[in-house]
Amino acid sequence: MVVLANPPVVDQIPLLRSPGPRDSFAAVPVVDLSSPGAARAIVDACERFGFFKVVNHGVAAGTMDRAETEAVKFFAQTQADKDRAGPAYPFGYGSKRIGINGDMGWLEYLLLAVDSASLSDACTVPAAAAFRAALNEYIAAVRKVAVRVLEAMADGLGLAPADALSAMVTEQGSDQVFRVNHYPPCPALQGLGCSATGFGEHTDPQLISVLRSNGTSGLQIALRDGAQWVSVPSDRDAFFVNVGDSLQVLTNGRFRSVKHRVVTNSLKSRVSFIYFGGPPLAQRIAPLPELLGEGEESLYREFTWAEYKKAAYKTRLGDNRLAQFEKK
Ligand code: GA4
Repeated sequence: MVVLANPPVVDQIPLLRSPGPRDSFAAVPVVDLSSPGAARAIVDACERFGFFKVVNHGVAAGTMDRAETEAVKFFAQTQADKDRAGPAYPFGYGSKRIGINGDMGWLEYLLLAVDSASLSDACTVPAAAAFRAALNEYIAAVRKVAVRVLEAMADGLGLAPADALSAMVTEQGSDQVFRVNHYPPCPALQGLGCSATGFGEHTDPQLISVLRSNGTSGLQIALRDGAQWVSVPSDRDAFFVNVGDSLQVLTNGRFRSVKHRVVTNSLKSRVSFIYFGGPPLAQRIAPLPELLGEGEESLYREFTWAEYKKAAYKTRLGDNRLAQFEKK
């Protein structure tokens, strides 16, 4: 077998087969958040894929556009100026390095702390007032979408009270994170049949993640058995929701935390915003009793969100983070 070295520009970044039209996931479940059938549709999508698209969400296009315009301006600054907003850990600007355990991707990003419904005051990045204002407007709106989705989910699961799930992300001290990702194009690989990994395969540790991107594709999800990767057609007017590891545990595996990744486009840049809804650090993460059938036992040993987060941050991106909490 001939092993080819990566072209120098993408040195250290794993390559993926470039997606083609046949990889397109035409069957992505679409949930109309304004429809009475939303609760059932959400539960169905979470059971089948751990992933769905949300339309009729009520967020104004202007809110999304303003945040995107400001993000594009931020990433257009010189590298030296952007580096002044770093490092990314615990919060700030990062480039190519994801996490602290050696993962690399063809991207730059801002990792930001959210407190209640806006950027945390303790997080001084980004500094520009216009960018902060645009992000705060967006975060308030996307968080409302997350809450409506979690309420509909609780309804669909037959949980009471109505905020059984959503309270976990709205309570004082809930651990919310916001991420702005910029995947520059990678023309060096054009025509070679392969693409740089933008963000390697992983599941999200939180309860849910709500993503919005510009019109550039790149997001892929693994279908249930993990054997097939499909490309999610981009839709700048919609939100995409992922089930995270914590929600998988709360439902005792009924909902699946979806494995996903991003493949870099060779010509167009991709900008995405992701809101990660996590519970307060002391929240106990265990299957909700109402969701356990008669005699059904938890598949996981008990842990708090603080314990899970600590363990997760020690893992590599592609690791199965929940495995160490599974009952043998
Ligand atoms: C994946 C989901 C979120 O982007 C994130 C990521 C975090 C990071 O970028 O620091 C992690 C990753 C994410 C899971 C495993 C650890 C931590 C990188 C990594 C290798 C902000 C999160 O909460 O977990």
